[in-house]
Amino acid sequence: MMKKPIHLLQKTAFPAVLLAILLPSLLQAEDGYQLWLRDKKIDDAQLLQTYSGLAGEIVVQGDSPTLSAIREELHQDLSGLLGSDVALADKVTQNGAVLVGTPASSPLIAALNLQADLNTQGDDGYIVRSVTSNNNTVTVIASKTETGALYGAFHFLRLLQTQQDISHLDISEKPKFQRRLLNHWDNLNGSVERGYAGKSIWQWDDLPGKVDPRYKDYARANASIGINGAILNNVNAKPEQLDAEHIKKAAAIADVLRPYGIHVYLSANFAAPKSIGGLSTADPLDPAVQAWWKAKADEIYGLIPDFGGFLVKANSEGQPGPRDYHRTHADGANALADAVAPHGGVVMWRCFVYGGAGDRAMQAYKEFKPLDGAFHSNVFLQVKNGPIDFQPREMFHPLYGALPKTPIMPELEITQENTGHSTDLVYLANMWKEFLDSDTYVSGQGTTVASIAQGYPINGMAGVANIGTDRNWCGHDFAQANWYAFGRLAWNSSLTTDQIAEEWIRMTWSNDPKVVSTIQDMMRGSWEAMVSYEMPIGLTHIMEGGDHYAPAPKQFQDYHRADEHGIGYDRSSTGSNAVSEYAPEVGNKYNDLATCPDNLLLWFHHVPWDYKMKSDRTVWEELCFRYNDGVNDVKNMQKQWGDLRGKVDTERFTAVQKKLDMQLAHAKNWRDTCLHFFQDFNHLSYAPPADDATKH
Ligand code: GCW
Repeated sequence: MMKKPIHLLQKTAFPAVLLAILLPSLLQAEDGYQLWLRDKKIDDAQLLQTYSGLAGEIVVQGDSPTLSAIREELHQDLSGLLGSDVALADKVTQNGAVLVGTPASSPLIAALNLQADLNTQGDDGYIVRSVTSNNNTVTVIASKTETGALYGAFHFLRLLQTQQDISHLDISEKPKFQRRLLNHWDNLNGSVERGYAGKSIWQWDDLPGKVDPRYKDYARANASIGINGAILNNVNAKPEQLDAEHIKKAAAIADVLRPYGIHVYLSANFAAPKSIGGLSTADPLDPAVQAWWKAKADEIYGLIPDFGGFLVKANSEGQPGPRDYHRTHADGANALADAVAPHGGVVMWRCFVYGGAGDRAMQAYKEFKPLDGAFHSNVFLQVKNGPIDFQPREMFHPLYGALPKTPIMPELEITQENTGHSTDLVYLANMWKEFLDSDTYVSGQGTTVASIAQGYPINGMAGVANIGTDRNWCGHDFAQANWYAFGRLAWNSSLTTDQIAEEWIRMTWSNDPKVVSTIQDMMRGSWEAMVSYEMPIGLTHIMEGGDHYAPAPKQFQDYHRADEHGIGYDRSSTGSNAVSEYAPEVGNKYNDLATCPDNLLLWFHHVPWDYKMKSDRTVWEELCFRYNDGVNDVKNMQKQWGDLRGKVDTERFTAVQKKLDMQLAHAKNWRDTCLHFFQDFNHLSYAPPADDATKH
């Protein structure tokens, strides 16, 4: 499916000699469509021989859509990687067979008596193990469920793609989060809110009759990293998404995703009972409204039996919600939750609320903390990583640790709304890891955000997707890494960002050590670089109001509060007192200038321009230093990438090179706009390096 069509070549009437010259380079051209699922023949002859001996036959017994998907995936990818057709068999006939399935689907696996081990791994977990069976060396990939076996098959493929030793495998894996979800902010008209990779991949007008083959490749890519749910539509939801016609369309997508273990969910417009249901109210305590939601849920489950549930943005940025009827968020969430509960569904209720009086960073805590315990057991609260809004660097949201009785599902933003759209190379895994590893101290040291989120009886993590119709799915070839890393962290938040990057690079670009180490180095520093050239030392929300790309410090005075005396938002006990929403260990640390880390200084404090930072520079010197440092980091990435010319395919090399040029212009614009703007207050000197100053 992900192969480039070769019929174009066959039809070309080039002279044979010209074709002979062109053919190798044409075949090598890559456009990023295959993502990290590239199945190019392994170029190391010795390794190829070893692998061929250890993966020379695929044995997937039984028949089901998921088993077929496993068979097809292994056959396509192993044949590609090994450069010859790998045999499919229904029993082990040779040394080096790969045996995949569950004890229920495969008598051969049942005979291995792995039940105890498989039970420990849970439904989605798996084992990949080298065993000897009837004198044959066999790699067994087994799980309690077929989806788990599919995950195991992808793990095995990853080992070959990243050129690992597969001769003595003993791998046991299980996910840390139960639900690993992509939130699509895709609209029915094909646009994508905050999307930078073309249009929505969901072709609503063509569905359900015509099913784009791309849905299957989407499912494969997600399954390969363990993602098991997709919320198909924007949280700014159109009520029509839930009408009979669109449920049929969603069901057609669900049919394609199901064999890959991916459940479909929908964002619901809270006023739907009124706007498409013909009721006079959407009051969640009105029996007719509750009956409407129940009937709607029954209708959906009739067509999508494994429907995951609803995601709701209520009373936020103009969306309707229970507060329109003087009801609480819990009243609203529970009405929908009761409708899906008989079917095993959940409701994910977002906590993204602002606009009241006072500090925006404190509002969600104030609204939701008092409701802890009031939500029914199948309700999640979906909480962004930080309390402002997906900014380059945020303090973790104070609701983490504040809701012991209500499952919180972290919401991350994979799409680069405030982090350089699809022009900037920014590896976001480092930001997410900093967030997941943040210590809330709510139950003593080591109560990390990840441990809180994973500790609820139902748990999950969601990421706002960065996927569109662009041939390479994400606009920027490196944005694929963020999709990949989100899935890998949702599966295992203990992985290091370096490990994830290395896997992704080897699969996406090359196993050449120079390529791996160079790209890894670029990715490693890329998030801090972007923080530096956009909003260093705790500055936040100073991006242009519409598309959130360019700097606009003038427009957002209230967020940075620069004046002739100094800069920063005072959230200390002498200011908004946002520090009081955290455990004392955390609140005190950020409250006290002596212990507040430099990287969030201006998030918590308004300090004089000559305030001495821990770096030993004044705040003004630090800002000048950081902004320039970020720009220099981009220049360095350009140089590093330049060194890879000829080591990665030309098509993607050139595409990334062009993006890096745009990123440099973007970084300089941020630096010069912000520093000049602040200079108008402090009248301190700043001279951008002559060679690269943008016009002011
Ligand atoms: O920051 C804002 C984005 C909106 C988005 C909103 C949200 C979907 O700019 O585009 O709306 O967050 O998360 O609901």
